[in-house]
This record gives sequence, structure tokens and C-alpha cells, in this order.
Amino acid sequence: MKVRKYLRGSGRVLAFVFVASIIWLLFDMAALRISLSDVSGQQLKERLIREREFYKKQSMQALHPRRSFTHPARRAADLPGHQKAPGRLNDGDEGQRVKDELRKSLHLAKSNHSKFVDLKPGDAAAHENDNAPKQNSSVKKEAVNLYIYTGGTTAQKAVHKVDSKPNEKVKGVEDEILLKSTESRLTQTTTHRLPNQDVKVVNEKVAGMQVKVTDKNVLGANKQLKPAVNHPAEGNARVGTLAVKKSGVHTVLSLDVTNSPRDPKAVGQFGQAAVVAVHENSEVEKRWNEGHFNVYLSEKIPVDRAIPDTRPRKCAQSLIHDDLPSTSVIFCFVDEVWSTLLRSVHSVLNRSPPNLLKEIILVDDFSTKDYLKKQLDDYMSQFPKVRIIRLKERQGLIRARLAGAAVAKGEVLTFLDSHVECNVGWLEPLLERVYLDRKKVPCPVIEVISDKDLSYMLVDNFQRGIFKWPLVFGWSPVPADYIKKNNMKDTDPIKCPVMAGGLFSIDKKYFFELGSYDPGLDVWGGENMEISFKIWMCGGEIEIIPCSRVGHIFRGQNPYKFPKNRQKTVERNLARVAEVWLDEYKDLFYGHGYTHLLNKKVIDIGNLTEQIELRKHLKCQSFRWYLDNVYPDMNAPLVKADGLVYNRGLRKCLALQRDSLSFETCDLSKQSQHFNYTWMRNIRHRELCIAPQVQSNSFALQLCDSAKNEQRWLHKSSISPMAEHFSTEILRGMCLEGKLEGQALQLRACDSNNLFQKWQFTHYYAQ
Ligand code: LR7
Ligand code: MN
Repeated sequence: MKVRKYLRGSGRVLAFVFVASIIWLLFDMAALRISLSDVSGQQLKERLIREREFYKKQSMQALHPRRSFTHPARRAADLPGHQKAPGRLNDGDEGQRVKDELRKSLHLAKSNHSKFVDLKPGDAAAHENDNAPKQNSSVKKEAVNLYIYTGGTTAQKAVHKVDSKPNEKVKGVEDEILLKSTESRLTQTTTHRLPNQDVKVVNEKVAGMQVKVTDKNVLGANKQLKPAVNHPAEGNARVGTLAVKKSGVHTVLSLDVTNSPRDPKAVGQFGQAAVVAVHENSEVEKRWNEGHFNVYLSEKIPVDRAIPDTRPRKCAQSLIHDDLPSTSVIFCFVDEVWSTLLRSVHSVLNRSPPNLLKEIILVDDFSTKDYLKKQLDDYMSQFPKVRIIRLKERQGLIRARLAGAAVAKGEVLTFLDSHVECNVGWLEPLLERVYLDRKKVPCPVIEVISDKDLSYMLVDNFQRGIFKWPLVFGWSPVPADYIKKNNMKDTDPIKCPVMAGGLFSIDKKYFFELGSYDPGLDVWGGENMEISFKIWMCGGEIEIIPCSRVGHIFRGQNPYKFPKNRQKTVERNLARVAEVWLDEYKDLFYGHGYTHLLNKKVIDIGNLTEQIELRKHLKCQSFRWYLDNVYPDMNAPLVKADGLVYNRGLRKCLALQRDSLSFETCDLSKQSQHFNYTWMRNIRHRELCIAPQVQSNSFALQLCDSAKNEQRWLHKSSISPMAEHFSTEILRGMCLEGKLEGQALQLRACDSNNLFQKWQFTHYYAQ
């Protein structure tokens, strides 16, 4: 009765809640038991496999990124039947129409050429001004200041602007700068008749050479005095200089000085693909190895040929400070081909504002070719700005660059390879960045000059230099979400984790403050990694500047000899870089195929004390900081796998207690069961590593030593039936097998079916 009383009214509700809670609690406990019991046995195995699959997928994605690792422009050109160079002209039908018109007027419509070059609308004015056929032009001499006639940003706009203001002249800031830097000038005004317009080009004589200024966008530009090249957040302020000078700005100079008239029919003119007649093929082949590119064809191309202005459209409107620092351009070379060396030098002389070009230093790294001696001296003697330095023995490009830097008089050093063509307006945007912050190290966009037909190819926008393990340089697109999030324009500087190496400007004082290059690096290779890590980790920045573009001949092979073995030289350089800069991440370098470098008997990487001291002295950040802040999308797990080591046959996990190994019921909470599978392929528990003991067919526990081959075990190195085994590297065919009695491990002949030889880590981070 009493019970019934309590179950009346609200008591009934309370009782119901009470009973329900008890049922719920019982379910919960059952679930808990299930989850506890799955720690050991078959269910753990399944979980491990699931985890492994997940990490396998992740690491496969990392190992085989969708994008190939070649230069973006090469990729475009090499694709069979490729019709359109990527990422340039996206303006739909209108863009296509303008492009067709351009091709017609620029004689670029050759079907084979369209494979490589995709012009953008903004190129129109520059090309027409610069290179238009001269037959309809009337030339008259005028002793006047430099007048710059505006075009526009597209062919269309150019037509309208010129039509509506046919005679307007704008005397820009450019004039003043040019006038400051030149004494006597003779000006010619040339009118080129183009299909719909008259475009005037002013030709000037400066120190005996013709100057053509083909600025497309000067009209009105002087009114908006705001440097357009700047990164949006950075505004106009200079960083790292004591006094912020008040300075005017001018529109970037689209200078192109050349012997006029330029022969429009010349081979390779305007960066076009040049074709060699069939009967000349044997000649091409014969001369190929002189430079590992088409040396024969290169000789036929004018040393001062025009190339298409491939800058993003807005670049021609960029504003540049009037008081930029001057630069020494340094070319190092060894046995460089005559025509390409000259074309490199001419491209700098012809397309750099004279007031900013302090000098060109040619560092001859003990070349063996005769033409690079007196003949080169004689040729260069016509150009007072060119100096030649000859090294008395072969130093390699790193020490050759240092020799150039040591004598340079400019405030900024600009390094270039000796087979390049600097494009219109290439220099000012680089120097502008150094001017804004002396710790910025700007690189031009490196475009591709074909090694086969010497055509000039533009490259994708938004590319940056990166590395993959083991410190292999490559190009990779800036992630799309980053572009979107930062609202990046195609003219904005691109932060670049690693520079390609050959083409960059750097404040001279800053270069030496950073300790320049490690002079212990030999001949070629790795110095780009070294300087990149050094710059980023010690307070600087590397940027790619889309408004500065330089073509480079990419060669299949180095055309010069290495004093020692090429591979060994590069490996040694990289090991020096890894030892000084990578901290604990150097394991990833060695673990990707370079473990042999850890053996001091095999390779002597030289003394690193000075480099390590330098890093301390500069108070540089850690490599971890670099990965987190500069290259966060890099996959860099410190070990290949870790967690429990589960034996499939025993269904138990390996445990290390008081220096002995045993098997226990798997338990993630027990530290004694936690092992790492390292990049050195060690099975490691804290400081101890497992090694085979061959005589007793057993194992030994040793202090880990990354140089010791015997501590290396292959595991998951292939997808063969042996993938889950631990097979010893020093004794192929022998595997670790788990057993319960006596010694926990024995060394047995590998057997793909033996479950006691199959092992699983809890987590896999890399294959
Ligand atoms: O012993 C040498 N002495 C030299 O003076 C070896 C080379 N050199 C000169 C050589 O004549 C050339 O002018 O150094 C320059 C660079 O040598 P390349 O052209 O053989 O090098 P590369 O273009 O194949 O290689 C790239 O990586 C190198 C790694 O050490 C250098 O950093 C190169 O400067 C660099 N080139 C570029 O960055 C251009 C773009 C390539 C890409 C990607
Ligand atoms: Mn090169």
C-alpha cells in the first residue's frame, strides 16, 4: 500500500526517471566493457589497420602530389597538343580576339609557337611600340625631352586612348630620372602605323645607343602617388633603414635600349621559336654538348633580341621610388656559350635604368674556352660598366659569387645565371623591395627559354619555390585558399620558402651580415637551400616579384665538368646544410636515401664550427619555426611511425622494461610499450635501438647511433607481402620474429606467410 502511495502523482514520475537511469547506467557499463576489451586482441588489430590505412593514404598523397615537380612552363610546353599556356589570358572571347590580333601583328601566329607563348592583352602597346615594323614609320629628329606616349593596358584601350588624345604628351618623372643619369641625348620620335592607331615611340640616343621608352600607362599615373608594387599591408614605409627619406615615385620604366632598327625578321626575334632546317640537324647535334642546349641555333639569334613583355598587365603602372639603391649585377660562369653569355649581358644593359646599374661583374670561374679570354675582354671593353674577374682556379659557383660580391660597388647585389634574358622592367621592382626593407630578398619570376628552339615561354602565375625531402628544389602553386584569403593580385609579391638559387637581389651589407654563403659549399648545388633557410630563419624574407621577369635556359645536364664526382659534391653540400640548419629535422633529410652520408668514413663534409657559430651569433630561429611559419604545408613528421608495436601472430605488443624485451597485452597507456620507427629505420625506445645478433640468431639492445647500419630495419618500405616485416638491412633475408618463451625476439629467415614476423605500429606518418 505504502509503495502504491509513493507511486501516485509526481512520485510516479520520479520512479520512472529512477528506473530509466538505472537501465541507462547498465548500458553504459556494457559499452565501457566492450571498449576496454578491445584494447587487446583482434579488435586492436583492426583499429591499427584502420589507422594505418588512414596514414598510408595521407603519406601517399604527400609522396605523390597531384602537381608534378617540374617547372610550370616546361610542363605546359611539353604537353602533347597543348594549345594554351596556363594561367595567363582568362578574358574569354574578348581576350582570345585580342590575343589573335596580337599574334597577327607580332608575327607570333606560327602554330608551333602558340604552344608556348600566350600573350596577354597588356602586351599590345609594348610590343607595337617596341617592335613594330618600320616600313610605315616616319622618323624625324628632335632635340627635346623624353616624351612618353600612353598606350593602355589592352590593345583595345590603347586604341581608344590614343584616338581620343592623339597628341597628348606627358612628361613623367621618368624623364627627370633619365635626364639626371645621362648627359647628351638625341631624341627621335617614331610614329608606327598600326591597324587602328598611331603609336608614337620616342627613340633617344644615350651614350651612342638608342633608347626606346615604351611606357604604356603613364597618362595620369603621376597623380596617384602610391607604389603599386607594394604588398597591400606594407604601404610605403621603409623598414630597416634609420632615416625614412622623403622620396618621390615614378612609374616603372619599361626600358628597352637596343640597336635600332631591330630586324623583325631575325631568327628568334621577339622570343619566337626558331626553326632549324632539316639539313642543319647534324650541326645542331654536333654543337649541343657545348652547352646542353641548341648552341647552333642560339648563335643565329641576335644578342639583343626582343622578347615579349610577359608581366601581368598592372605591372606597367607600378610606382617605384626615385631614390632606389644601385646594384651590381654578378654573372658567374664556367665555359658558358658565347652567344648566351652575351645575350645575358645585353639584356641587362638594354633593359636596366642606367642610374641603377652600377656595374656588371663577370666572374670567370676558370673557364677552359679560348673565346672567354681575350675575345671576351675585347668585346666587353665597349661597355664601361662591365668588369671581368678571372679566378685562378676553379672555385665553383658559390665561391665565384663570393668573389664577385667581394669587389661589388653597388649597394645591392643582383646574382644571375649566365644564360638568361632579363625582361622589360625587370630591375626596378626588385630594387624597390630591397628599398622598402633591406631584409627582403626578391627574386624575379624565372621564365623558360627553351633549350631546343630558344623560344621565350611565360610561366604560371602564383608559383613559389619549395623543397621536398631530401632537400630537392621544386615549384609549387600558392594554395588557392591562401590566394583567396589574402585577396592576392597577380602583381603581389609571393612569399617563397626556398629560392631557385640563381636569380635574386640582396642588400650587400645584409648579405655579408648573414655570413654570405657557406664558403665550404663546393662547385654547384645546395647553396640555394642554405641561403633560403638562413634568410628566413635569421629574420629576412624571400619573395618572388611577379612584375620582374627573367628568362633562363633550363638545361638537361650541367655543360661543365665537376672537379670531383657530381653526385658526391651535391650530397656533401646538402649534408652541410642539413647539419647546420635542420636541427632534429635532419633525420628527414638523411632518411630519404642519404643514410650513407652519416658514415664519416664514406664522406667528409668538412668543418662546420664557423657555420654553427654564425647561426648562434645571428640568433636565428629553429627549423621548426621555419616549418610552422614559412612553409606550414610541408609534411615533416619527425618519425616514420610510432606507438605500440603489435605482433600479428602473438596478438600482443612489444614492451621494453629494465633493458629487456618482452610481450605484453597491448596497452596504449604504458610507456614501456611505446616505440618509434625513425627515419634512420631504427626501432627505438628512448635511447635504445634494436639490432640483430647474427651469431645467436637473436637480437641486441644498443644505444642508438644513426650512423650504424646494423640498427636499420626495413619496414613498410614496399607494398610486397614482406611489407609488415622487420628485415635487417645488414643481412638481407633475415627478419625479426616474436615468440613468447625465452628471448622475445629471434632472427629468422624471412617468410611472407609467417604471422609472427608481421608487425604493426599504431601510427604511420610516412611510407
Ligand atoms: O663551377 C661552376 N662555376 C660556375 O661559375 C658551376 C657553375 N657556374 C655558373 C654557371 O656557368 C651558371 O652561370 O653558375 C651558374 C649556375 O649554374 P647552372 O646554370 O649550371 O645551374 P642551374 O641553372 O642548373 O641550377 C640552379 O641551381 C644551382 C644550384 O647550385 C644554382 O643555384 C643556379 O644558379 C640555379 N639556377 C637557377 O636558379 C635558375 C633557375 C633554375 C631553376 C629552377
Ligand atoms: Mn642555369
